[in-house]
Amino acid sequence: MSDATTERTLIIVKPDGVARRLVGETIARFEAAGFSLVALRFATLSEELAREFYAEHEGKEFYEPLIAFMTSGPVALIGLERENAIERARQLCGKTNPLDAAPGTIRADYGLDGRHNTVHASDSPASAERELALVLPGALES
Ligand code: FUP
Repeated sequence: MSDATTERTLIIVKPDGVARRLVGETIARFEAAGFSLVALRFATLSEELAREFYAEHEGKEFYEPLIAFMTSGPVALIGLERENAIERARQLCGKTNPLDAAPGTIRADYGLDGRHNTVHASDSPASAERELALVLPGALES
């Protein structure tokens, strides 16, 4: 079933994306790009979970507003599988600030600013493993 380069990654449709009804569009873009869904959950993140999820940014000036935003409404937590999933997903999402994101990427098309940037995508195999285990328990095994 899987070969050596098949990976799993986490995509989150952030509260700004859910509020603007972009969950279906996001999933459609990933499916069209050859990703398969392996896990899916709709939830509002607790403050504790959001703080743990973004722990690497603790102490930065944008950390507190980021936590407030990420817990402000429901998110869609999406586990996806594909060859080279982590790098390809980052390419589809585009750079953190929508103004820097390449045309045609999700953040260029829908991101509002560097915080309200519609989607999250794991940035490395280690991050993907940690993040999937945190928000989609079981997604690495199924
Ligand atoms: P990314 O991997 O593109 O999601 O970006 P980072 O890991 O650098 O940042 C994680 C999140 O922190 C971003 F999605 C939004 C928020 N952030 C800000 O609000 N301001 C910044 O200057 C940088 C990041």
